[in-house]
Amino acid sequence: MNGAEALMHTARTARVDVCFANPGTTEMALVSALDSVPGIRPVLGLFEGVCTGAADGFGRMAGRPAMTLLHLGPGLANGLANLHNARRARTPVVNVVGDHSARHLEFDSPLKSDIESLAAPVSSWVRTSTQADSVAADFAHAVRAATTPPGGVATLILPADLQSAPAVGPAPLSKPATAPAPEPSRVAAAVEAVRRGKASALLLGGPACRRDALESAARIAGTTDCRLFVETFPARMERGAGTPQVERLPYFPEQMAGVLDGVERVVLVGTPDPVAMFGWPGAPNRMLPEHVQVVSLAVPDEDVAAALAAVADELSAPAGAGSFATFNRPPRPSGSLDASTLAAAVGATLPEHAIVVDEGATSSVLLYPALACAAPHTWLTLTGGAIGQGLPCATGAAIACPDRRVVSFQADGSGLYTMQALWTQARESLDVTTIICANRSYRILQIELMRAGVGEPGPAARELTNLGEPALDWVKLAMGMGVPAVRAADAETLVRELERALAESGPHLIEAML
Ligand SMILES: Cc1ncc(C[n+]2csc(CCOP(=O)(O)OP(=O)(O)O)c2C)c(N)n1
Repeated sequence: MNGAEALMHTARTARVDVCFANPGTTEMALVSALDSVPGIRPVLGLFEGVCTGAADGFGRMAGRPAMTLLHLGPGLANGLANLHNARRARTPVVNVVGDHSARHLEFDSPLKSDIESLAAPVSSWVRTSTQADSVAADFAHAVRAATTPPGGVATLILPADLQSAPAVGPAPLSKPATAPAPEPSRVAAAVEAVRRGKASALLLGGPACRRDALESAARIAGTTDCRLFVETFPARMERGAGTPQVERLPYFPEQMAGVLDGVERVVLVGTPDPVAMFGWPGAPNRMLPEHVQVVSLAVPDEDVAAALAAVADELSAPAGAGSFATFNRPPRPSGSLDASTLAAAVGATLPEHAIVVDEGATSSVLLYPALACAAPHTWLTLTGGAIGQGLPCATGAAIACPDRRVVSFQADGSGLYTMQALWTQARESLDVTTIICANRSYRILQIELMRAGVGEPGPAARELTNLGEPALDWVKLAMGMGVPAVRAADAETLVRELERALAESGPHLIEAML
């Protein structure tokens, strides 16, 4: 057995059984090991940002890491934006990055680079293996690092000579780390805070958006009348019929006015004190107003669900208390397509237990409320603001959950960063239905120009925010990558095409013309 095979044996035992790969010469032994050690599914991504975004989507849905297989520094660098998003989502991911063999590293060959420095900002753990005999153990450490609560990106760099050299064999896995329970004093402080009813709120984020935690939050709200909010971009949230009603924090700080009306205390659960996406001139950096007292119940690496259950128990909140959404699909929309009819079309057609991947940018402003009473589903968002995550994330989520439908709600500009994900969806026959919100512009940047007081954008501003010339043809782009595609110019067509796509297997794309 060589180092690469020892690694794959260890991966299989750890249930790291999907490998999103874009390999090169320095990873050939690892590629061969995927054949000699069967049981790990190789999935080719045609750009590394597809591999890393897919690993993020997989990890969020499977709750365990996939492996990426990337080619040296440049391959890793191509995948960094989506690793940034995965880091912000606290998704477990294990990157395996090949490097030149030790004797070749002495020379300045074209692909040589400082891989550790590229990996560090997005990784909670980075190591370069130094012996063939330690490759498998290093991989086991990487898995442990990635799965240590709340989850993170671990990057293992493997010189080519160690991959092909003889190795002792697979490494044992250490027991996964568990999330510590939060201190009783913080549970007591949270109980004290929520007893003030409507003057207090729970702000849920990260692990607090999973079903158990949400149900405890609903028990607390049902017993005390405190309000429930969710962070603007949760990594994964259970939503729709049967889930607790939770308000969402807005995107722009100025939209906060009125949102927290009467709230004097906010209890943070699984999320830090929320900050604005940007440091806009004259706008606050923190989202919560200064007069609001902040109490932290549990940080993301603690047992957030247990913390909420402890608060609910302390209040003697009965099981099942709280307000849950009743199933009430939005009516089928008609007329022209806009943010409202797009959202209603998704809500009206969403199948039960679908996964909604939301990178709709300005087109998804009304999606959150429209899906509140839709069929029960899981909602995944862009956690790190690095666009080009939606299509890959949908791909990984579909691989993690082959028995669930994935609806990929995708802004056109963002989608173009990693549209090769469509090819992977076709090759793997994934049940992903993509809706492209085709406004043919970087609309949010046009809005930002207006917010900055630019009355009439100049030619450069127009040039740099308009995608209309030449007009992009998503139907042809998708068909060219093997995904059946149609165009919808009105809401009736969108609904009809969504119903058709969702009734068929395999990927589909609908270009919704705004
Ligand atoms: C990796 C990365 N590059 C660039 C940006 C800057 N940026 C933010 S939004 C945006 C355009 C989004 O356009 P689109 O996806 O079409 O959505 P729309 O605003 O039109 O709804 C850009 C370029 C970013 N956030 N991330």
